[in-house]
Amino acid sequence: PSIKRVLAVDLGASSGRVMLAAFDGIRLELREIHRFDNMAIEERGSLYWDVEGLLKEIKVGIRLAAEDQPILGIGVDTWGVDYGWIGQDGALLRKAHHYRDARMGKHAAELERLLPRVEQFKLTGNQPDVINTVYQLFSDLQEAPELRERASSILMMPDLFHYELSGVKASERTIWSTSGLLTAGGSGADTDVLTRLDIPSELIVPIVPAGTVLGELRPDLQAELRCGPMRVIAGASHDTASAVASVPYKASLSAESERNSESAAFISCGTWSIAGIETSRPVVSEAAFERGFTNEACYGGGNRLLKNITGLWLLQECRKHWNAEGENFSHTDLVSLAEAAGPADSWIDPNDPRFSAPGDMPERVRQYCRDTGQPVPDSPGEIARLVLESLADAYGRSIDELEVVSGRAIAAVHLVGGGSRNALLCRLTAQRTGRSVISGPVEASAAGSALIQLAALGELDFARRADIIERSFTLERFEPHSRTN
Ligand code: LFR
Repeated sequence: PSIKRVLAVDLGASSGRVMLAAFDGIRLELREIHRFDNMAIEERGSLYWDVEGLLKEIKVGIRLAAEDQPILGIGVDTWGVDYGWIGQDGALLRKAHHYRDARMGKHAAELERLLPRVEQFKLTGNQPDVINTVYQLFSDLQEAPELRERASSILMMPDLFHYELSGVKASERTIWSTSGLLTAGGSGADTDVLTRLDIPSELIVPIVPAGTVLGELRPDLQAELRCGPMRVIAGASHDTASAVASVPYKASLSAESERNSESAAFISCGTWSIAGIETSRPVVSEAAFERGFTNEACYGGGNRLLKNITGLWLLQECRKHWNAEGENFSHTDLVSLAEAAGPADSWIDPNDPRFSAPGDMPERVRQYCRDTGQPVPDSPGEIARLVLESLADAYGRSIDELEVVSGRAIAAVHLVGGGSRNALLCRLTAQRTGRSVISGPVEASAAGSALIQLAALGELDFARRADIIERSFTLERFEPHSRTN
């Protein structure tokens, strides 16, 4: 059978990847073609994206992949909420900010006076958070009012890369559903939100659904990269939406639990951990708001009711700190040390604001323990163990809350993304959530992107995705009562 190939470009917090997906009609094979750093650039206390550098790396990936085979399509996914300003001449007006930048702090109170938090939630389904696009945009317009004249539009980061690759400007719905600017469950900017915050509606180009073929790779790029034509496809360009599109639900539920209409939840675990379930419509109840849930869009039009939990960021930052001090830990080393350390004596709330900015994470973990009168961990193994147990605890609380808020029983949890490779985390998650955990796929965002691109090109039936995922990747099952040590 002929093999269909697409490129999934996944821009994550520590690295970006160009993944080659090959589909033979039965199985999807993913191969990493090119990996590169995706570090925020720090300049005079502000944090930015390196758009130019990333574009260069994406081009390297395209060239390498297309060298000896035709590629049908390419799609980019990134984390949510960030965007770039496009000038009247169609070029990037200024450096795109990274959401861990601090400029929103000064403007959040004013925004929330104009549009109180609970109203934001009711209108958009999004849980208010200073990192949301709406907070960033409001802050930019306060600090640089001239942008109203100078800018023609804003593009979310995947939209921006798709624009660079195809010349076509579009706003993809899943990435925009993280913005705090769309009507809950709708497919356009919310006029109430825009009016109340005095945000010009012209800045937002029309929204297209996930899985839209935008156009061809620009002819000048085809020439430069010596590759043939390929379609530029806006998949579910929010990395989490893409990861969730790869969840093989039927692997989790027995016929019996399906009869009892039990659901399975997902936890997409990378730098962030996102715990949620799919619902047909946004849940904008008081209960959902108070418990910190948010609603984002799925490929195919459904809704993700979810909560953001600080994820492996905590370990990534710990590792960075220890390695800067002369250690040479890999992520796997840290997991082994955490295994060896045995159960932790203390715990942290991973979502405590003190953990969100880059910095000396081990000391912040210790300080949290001191502040809360708990034993203070010392070695890297102890700290790593405490972090993983605390993540699993937070997952457990979120899954219980999801049941309350959605009124659905959750029988199993799919852990996808980088964290699903971490067997200790999977075991702890099964234990602390009290549910079966099915881990994999690891490259969830790339797998989801490939499935959606191939479906958009008419090469794959998305309804068969669970079978395809099961045949293509190793999934592992962890039961709640297994030993953890
Ligand atoms: C995960 C993610 C989350 C989003 C956070 C910030 O990478 O996309 O879904 O809430 O990053 O954008």
